[in-house]
Amino acid sequence: EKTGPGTIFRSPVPDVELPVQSISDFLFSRFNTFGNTIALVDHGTGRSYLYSQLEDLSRRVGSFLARKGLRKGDVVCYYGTNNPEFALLLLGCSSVGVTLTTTNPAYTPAELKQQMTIMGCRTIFTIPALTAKCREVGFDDLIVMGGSEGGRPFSDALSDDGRAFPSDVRVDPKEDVAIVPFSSGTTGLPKGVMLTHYNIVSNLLQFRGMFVTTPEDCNIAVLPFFHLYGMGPVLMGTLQDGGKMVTLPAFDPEAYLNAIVQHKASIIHVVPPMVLFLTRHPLVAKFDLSRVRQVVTGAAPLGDALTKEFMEKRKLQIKQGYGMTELSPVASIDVEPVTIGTVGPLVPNCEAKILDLDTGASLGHNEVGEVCIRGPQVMKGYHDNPKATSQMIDKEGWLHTGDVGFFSDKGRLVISDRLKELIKYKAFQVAPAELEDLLHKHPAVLDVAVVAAADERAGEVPQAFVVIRPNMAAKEEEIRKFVDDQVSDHKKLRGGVKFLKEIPKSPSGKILRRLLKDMK
Ligand code: AYL
Repeated sequence: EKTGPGTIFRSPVPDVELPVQSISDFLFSRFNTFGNTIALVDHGTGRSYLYSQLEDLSRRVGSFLARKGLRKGDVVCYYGTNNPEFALLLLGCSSVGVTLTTTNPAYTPAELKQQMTIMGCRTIFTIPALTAKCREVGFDDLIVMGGSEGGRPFSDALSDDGRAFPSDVRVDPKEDVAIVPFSSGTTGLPKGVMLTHYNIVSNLLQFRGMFVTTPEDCNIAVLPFFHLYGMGPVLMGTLQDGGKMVTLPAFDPEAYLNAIVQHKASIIHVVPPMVLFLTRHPLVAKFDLSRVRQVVTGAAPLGDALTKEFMEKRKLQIKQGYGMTELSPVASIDVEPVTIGTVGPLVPNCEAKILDLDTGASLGHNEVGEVCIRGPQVMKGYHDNPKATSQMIDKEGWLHTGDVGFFSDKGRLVISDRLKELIKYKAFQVAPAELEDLLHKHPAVLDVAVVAAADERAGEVPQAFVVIRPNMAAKEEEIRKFVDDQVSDHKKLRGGVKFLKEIPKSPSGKILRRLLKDMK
């Protein structure tokens, strides 16, 4: 194998055949083989659905959407926590070609409105606790899961007679956009990531060979479905192979551990702060985790020392996956024998290049540069934003991730740094540009830059560097409060505020974030 300049890296796993199908057609065809076994369970109430019910219920949801006047290409939003019904909404939308955009249930009304406006969307599927927030920003076409307060109950969709299901809808899997989660990518504000049916179905089959799920497996969904990690590898990854998916609305240590034990979970998907919890929290020793056979982590860097401590203490292996929302989302996942410090080999059916950070030349094994990926899981583009799309995906189809790393001799990817400005608070995305825009609205602020400060528990926290206008004053507390009052919890300025005379910038006016990060 060629290892010098110009190397294109591939998976050691053979390519698989990728069907050109909608998400629902693909999954429905698989559900037929799982029959009357449990597909989805809500941990809190025990409410559950069998595989044999999913296609029928999803088509009822599709009919309900059509009855509401929604047509192929129209967009609906999910603003809620995890529950089994989310899967029915996802499949129902897919069955009639309606696009689903997902928002963080922690969003403030203003943040929700922002995304709804970008997507030109009026209909929100939500939960009772969030209907007031939807109304606060003028949305009243609400369908409520798990209750009837504040909107039309989702049970109306599940009991729809199915007669309005459009007989003439034709989904074009390679063109039609199925899901639009939001991500800030390498720069700027959060943008709608257009993922086609083909993107999603391809990625399900790409990662399938690297962590095997069987009908005997049970997987706990505490990672949020609004993020593609929860929606893809966790939810659809479980459903495509007939496992049991147990949903939890939020991370609560005791409920989470109880769910693992009670449902005999065999697979758990986590993010690095959960690895810290599972390693160090005293409560964990009181629970029998012996049924767990596979732990997969991703979405943010996991330290080697913590990985070792976890594996020794819990007698469990942990595999890292790597990817991004714009990659549907998986690019690589480790395989046995697990190698600490790597995010594993590429998934099949895709290619990677490592580009020299100065010259842009493509590098060989063990040489560090920007990771670029090409394959069927690369997004269609950013919604309504061709400029941002062409900045990320080049003419040859390579997606430039903004992550820095290298491939080891054994073909395993190591992510060593991040070029892009993105901050990851407990694996949640925080876009510096969004906080900078807010801070620019403070009367005393002349200039500002927001960067990531390291934090043991959260990985990173947002920290602001601020230049105060001449003859004006503002205290750190006041500036923090100004931001924290307007944003959802994960975006709060936990890293504090530092005052500077000037924000370091390049001649072209780009903030030199690296300098700021090193300033502490
Ligand atoms: P987004 N190590 C270091 N950084 C990572 C890792 C990792 N294992 N995984 C993701 N990142 C960073 O869109 C990286 O900077 O999707 C990347 O560009 O919220 C960014 O996070 C993307 O953030 C899985 C589980 C992939 C999850 C994912 C991707 C979800 C993160 C495979 O098994």
